[in-house]
Amino acid sequence: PCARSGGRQRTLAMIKPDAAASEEEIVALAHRHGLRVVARRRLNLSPAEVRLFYREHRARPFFPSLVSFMTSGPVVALVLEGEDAVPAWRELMGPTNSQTARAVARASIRAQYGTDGQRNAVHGSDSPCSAQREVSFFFGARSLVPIQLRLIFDRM
Ligand code: RTP
Ligand code: MG
Repeated sequence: PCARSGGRQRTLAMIKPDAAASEEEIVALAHRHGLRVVARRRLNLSPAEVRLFYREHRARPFFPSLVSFMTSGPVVALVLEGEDAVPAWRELMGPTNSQTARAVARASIRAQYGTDGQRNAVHGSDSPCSAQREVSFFFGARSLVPIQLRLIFDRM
């Protein structure tokens, strides 16, 4: 149902609060790797928005701390387009834990701009289906609806 894998794809990338000051450098890195910026938005997420965005992790022990981190400052949401954009951006990000990234993928964004397993500089959609959902989260018509109303609509 979602966009096919392979070929021209779009993915949702996000620069997290710990790396928002390096926005231009990170966007330049994406460009250099053949990923074109189709849409870009700098915003502050509310706790409810972070809980919705990361709802698959809501039962994990790190969830409350993830919500604090993600609301600690601005994030930059980007729609990136290019050949195999979903895996290409994940590859450029590096492993989830920035300390691991520095050991095994020194040129990756998480190795260069992140700190540890939580403060890891960037997010990237993990599949074309996630990408579609996450692009709508930041850039769909619903993203203009206040979060409280969205939560009510989600239950209808
Ligand atoms: P993301 O969704 O942000 O692109 O990262 P990911 O796929 O590589 O990792 P995921 O398992 O989806 O985790 C989402 C984010 O939660 C934070 N986290 N903290 N303290 C911890 O053990 C821990 N584990 C995950 C990270 O910010 C991670 O990117
Ligand atoms: Mg993930």
